[in-house]
Amino acid sequence: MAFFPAALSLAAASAVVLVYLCDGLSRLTPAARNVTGERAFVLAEAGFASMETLLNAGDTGGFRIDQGDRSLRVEAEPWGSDGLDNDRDGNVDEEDEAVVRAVSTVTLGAATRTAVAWLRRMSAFLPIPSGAVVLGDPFAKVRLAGSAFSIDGRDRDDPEGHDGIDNDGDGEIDEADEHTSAPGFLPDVHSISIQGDPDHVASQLVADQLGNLNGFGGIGAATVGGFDPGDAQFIQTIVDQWSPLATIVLDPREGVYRQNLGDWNTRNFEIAKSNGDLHLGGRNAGAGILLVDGNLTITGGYSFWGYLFVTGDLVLRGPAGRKGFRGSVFVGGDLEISDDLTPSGAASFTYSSEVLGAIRAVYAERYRIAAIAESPAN
Ligand SMILES: [Ca+2]
Ligand SMILES: [Ca+2]
Ligand SMILES: [Ca+2]
Ligand SMILES: [Ca+2]
Repeated sequence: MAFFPAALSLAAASAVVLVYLCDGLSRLTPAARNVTGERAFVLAEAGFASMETLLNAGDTGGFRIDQGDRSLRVEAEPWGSDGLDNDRDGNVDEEDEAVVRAVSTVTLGAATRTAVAWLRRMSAFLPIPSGAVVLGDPFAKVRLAGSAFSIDGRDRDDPEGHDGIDNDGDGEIDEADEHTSAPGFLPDVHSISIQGDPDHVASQLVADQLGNLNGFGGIGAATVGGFDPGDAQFIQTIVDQWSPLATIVLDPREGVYRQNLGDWNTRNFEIAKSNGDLHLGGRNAGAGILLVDGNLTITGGYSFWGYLFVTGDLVLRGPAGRKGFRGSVFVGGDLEISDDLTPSGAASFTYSSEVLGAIRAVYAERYRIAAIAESPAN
């Protein structure tokens, strides 16, 4: 539904709408009344793109463009902060009211059409994870060779690694060895959460390996849980929703990728998207949202802070370098940790509501059109 590039200013967006309006008038003949009505509806829809731009600039006031007998008016109702129980569920301004309802009315001569849109905060398109690792395939193969790994659903904060203070007095601020792991504020989640029967996961692991699972339920197989996201393809859906916002686009044909994809220390969060299988190698890191439309293979050291979504398999290989994930990891296919990992190159998955919250906060004030409907008033 993006009629205009997100970065377009309102002035420019309005000018584009005005051109539509003028073009609409030039076609206004009695014989074309229905066509005019359709054009008015298209224009009403286009008004939402301008409204989206306005909201992302912090303006919830709506706007109006008049020219002769042609007009476009967009009014916005912020349901999340209006003090009203808009959905009549007994709660006021709760999370699922965190939308802006916009009404767009276009008049082209005798034709008037009205459309309604809901613009949602982008953070609403990020899931609250049920596990440190979330598996989207009910029959996922979980091949965790050896026991050089840890999957931990206990909420963990990182109080010293991003406080801007040189906590260990070595002259460096918030460097890698200041990244600590203090208990977070939110309840524990599962170690591994699967869209299906948790026994399918636990039965693929041996006793030693189960001891490396922590989280809701304590330790071991009891920490593996099942969940129902309501959308069997939810990982693909999320990848598709966020891909247009990617700040880094990776082309799998470039081979092994060795650059950083964001940096937790500087709060530089990137939305990185791989259009196909991705191979990360070398001692690199990332922070933000990583979207892989395909399989993700990581060899060598890697540290990722944030939301990782892989529609295919996640494969960790190679004895050198720690492979650490903090936040939550969503895998649409299989999870494989190769038997060549050593204790010094161990893999760890750690749930952190702090990390996820920091990323969600970035997108809480950004809006996106979630749905458009023709108004019953037409
Ligand atoms: Ca409500
Ligand atoms: Ca409300
Ligand atoms: Ca230091
Ligand atoms: Ca520090």
